[in-house]
Amino acid sequence: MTKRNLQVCLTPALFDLYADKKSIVVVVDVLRATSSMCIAFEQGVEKIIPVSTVEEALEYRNNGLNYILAAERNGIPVKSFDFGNSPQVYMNMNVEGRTVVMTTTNGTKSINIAKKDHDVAIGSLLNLDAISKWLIAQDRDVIVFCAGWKNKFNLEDTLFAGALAEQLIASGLYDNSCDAVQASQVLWKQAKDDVYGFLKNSSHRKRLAKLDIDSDVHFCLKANQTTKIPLLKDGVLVAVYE
Ligand code: 3SL
Repeated sequence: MTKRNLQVCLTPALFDLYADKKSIVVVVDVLRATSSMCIAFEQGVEKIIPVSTVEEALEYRNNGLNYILAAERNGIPVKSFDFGNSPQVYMNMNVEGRTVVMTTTNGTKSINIAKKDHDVAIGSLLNLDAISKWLIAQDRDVIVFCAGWKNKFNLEDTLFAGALAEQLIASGLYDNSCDAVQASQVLWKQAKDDVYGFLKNSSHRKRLAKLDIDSDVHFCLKANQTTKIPLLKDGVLVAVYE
């Protein structure tokens, strides 16, 4: 049996090297964009429009439709927007049936890079088992695309890549000759019993701690809180269930 190709792209700066115009691309930004997206759908959001810039997001404000506008830059909510990028805000508000227009420093940018030539799905630890099962059922090549931080490598997205790779490879359907797949699996093996502790010195955990939002870190590191899988269709994220 020919195995499906599994690759991990560790930063957006490397994406062109992995892009093959046929794989499903799983975009991950554990802290916090793709975690927020997964939990938003779990809480009843109907659609998310991921845009790259604050200006693009603002264009949705005055077109008569009742969008939730969510924007974050450098971890901080952008002034005059309804939401920042905390996943927990979706737990505390009635968002049933709403459409969110979202822009974040790295997550939405990565989605918009990937969508040019690929089908895009959204992963986070919050939907880990669900996205793994869904990918196996698709029977296609996969690129896990780590959003990182401003084109730099980060640990938390790589841990997700390792966790997902562990499950996909255990299915026997995927090849693991990509070195970044192997590296991410090694890290995940070391981290999985205490992911929060493993990330103690990580740049983004420190960045969010400085902003006093460590509770978001705990929230985003809980595995399997939803079975929703956000998929990009014509530039808009909608969720399927596994
Ligand atoms: O970079 C992003 O897309 C964000 O997730 C960063 S933050 O967690 O909101 O700081």
